Amino acid sequence: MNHLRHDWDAAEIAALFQLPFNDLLYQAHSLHREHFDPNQVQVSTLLSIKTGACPEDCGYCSQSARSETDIERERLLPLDEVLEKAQTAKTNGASRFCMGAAWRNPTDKNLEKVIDMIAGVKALGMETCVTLGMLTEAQSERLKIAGLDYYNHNLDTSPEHYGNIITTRTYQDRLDTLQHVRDAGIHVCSGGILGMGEARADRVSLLQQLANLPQHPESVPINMLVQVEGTPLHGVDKLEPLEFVRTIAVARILMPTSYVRLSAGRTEMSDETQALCFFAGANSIFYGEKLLTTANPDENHDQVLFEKLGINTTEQVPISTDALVPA
Ligand code: SAM
Ligand code: DTB
Ligand code: SF4
Repeated sequence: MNHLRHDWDAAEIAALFQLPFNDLLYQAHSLHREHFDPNQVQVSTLLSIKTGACPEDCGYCSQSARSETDIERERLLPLDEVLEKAQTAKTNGASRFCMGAAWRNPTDKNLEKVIDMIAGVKALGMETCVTLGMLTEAQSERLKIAGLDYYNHNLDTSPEHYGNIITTRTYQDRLDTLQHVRDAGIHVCSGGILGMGEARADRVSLLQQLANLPQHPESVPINMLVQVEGTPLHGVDKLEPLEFVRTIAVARILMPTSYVRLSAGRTEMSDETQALCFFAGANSIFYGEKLLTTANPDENHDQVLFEKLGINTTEQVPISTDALVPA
């Protein structure tokens, strides 16, 4: 759409961050209403299809072989197990099933196995998303032909802070993968993680990178770091929740037609913080009690929260009324 901007400079974005909180949220929420139903949230469920022993050194990640975590290394899950999990996610109300693998990049042989999973999940009537690390042009085209709907590949942080977090692949490698996915015609899911010891200038710079891509990602996951014991980032200073909300609001203003996903980190967030995130423009979540290796709020808690806020999901989540807490 031609009213979308791709030429944001850092000073303009920093000025948004500096607005009084109410002015920022009013602006973000108004824009949100222009483009979306404000009471509708899209729901995705995650599954780790290959866990642990990753050769990359991402400082936040429980699955890096260099982290001293007690994650059990697993082989690629068998197809029937994946489809069983997808069916459960569908029954519980998820409209999209996202499969993640702890790889630097997929081998062509493994890619074919993942393609069987994509076909199986699509046959259940769900949207598909995978996150497998770096992709070549040819692999992206292969995934497009297989019918993949979304590819998740995060920029994670600003180019300036990046080297403090990951050394085994470059920022440009990430931009290249995003370009391959975009060129192949697959929807792009790309965002980052907050609370990794970055400054506000880094949050500005991350959002600038995402908004100034030739096309905005259709889906922008904003994760709050889940601090995992044994990873280099365990113990880093936590980000103030209101600064997290501000970042969601600025993402909504810069990318008004993208789905902004309130992603990892919800277990440590109050209902009130999450409600503010939805007001600020977040309109997607991960639903289900596990992310990839760490916990997510249990489904019952989310159903109660949605009921309290009057939020509907794009595929109706069955609400068990007896679980409701009186207002
Ligand atoms: N190995 C692939 C890759 O890194 O591209 C795909 C899986 S990786 C786990 C997907 C994304 O999850 C990472 O890019 C990161 O943004 C997010 N992530 C991983 N660990 C996290 C944590 N502890 N807290 C928040 N987000 C995390
Ligand atoms: C994204 O941005 N967040 C998800 C998904 N994309 C793949 C992953 C969150 C992982 C949180 C840590 C874990 O469970 O290991
Ligand atoms: Fe590997 Fe992905 Fe974890 Fe980095 S984020 S260590 S690439 S699984």
